[in-house]
Amino acid sequence: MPYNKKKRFCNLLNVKFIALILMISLCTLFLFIMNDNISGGNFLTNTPNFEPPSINYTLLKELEAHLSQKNLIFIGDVHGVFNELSELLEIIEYQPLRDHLIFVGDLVAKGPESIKVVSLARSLEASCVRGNHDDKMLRWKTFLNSLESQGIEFDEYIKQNNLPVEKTEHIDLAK
Ligand SMILES: [Mn+2]
Repeated sequence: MPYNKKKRFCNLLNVKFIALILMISLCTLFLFIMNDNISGGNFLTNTPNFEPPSINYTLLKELEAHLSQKNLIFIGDVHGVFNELSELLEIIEYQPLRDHLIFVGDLVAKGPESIKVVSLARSLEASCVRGNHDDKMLRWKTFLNSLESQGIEFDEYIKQNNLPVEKTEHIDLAK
């Protein structure tokens, strides 16, 4: 059988062509995923996830004058890590009469014991700055409260309005 040069060339071209198409597809998919992750969208539907509306920022409280006589201790990003926070307070020999704690964002989320951290901050009468995770949880809390006041079930509301809700821990914390 004669060696078919032309056919072999065609096959080789096909293989290269398929490889090229595959590479372009992979690159497109990669860019698609990257773009989705950056914009926080839903990968499968390419629609942005539903988030409750922003709350206007309000200055709730100024640092009272007598507090500025105390040692001001700034702690950031506790993220629900209760045990380590307790250890830290021991290490710095925190004394309520002498020291005042100011948490500078993200008391909650990521860590295992967000609720306990918030309770501790409250019991110590600490000051807090609202972090992005705190904000997200508070926005959900405000949203859930408003649904509750209208007698609407959250899961039902999501289903009826077909909202692309990413189930995050912020919702559970808000609940
Ligand atoms: Mn943080």
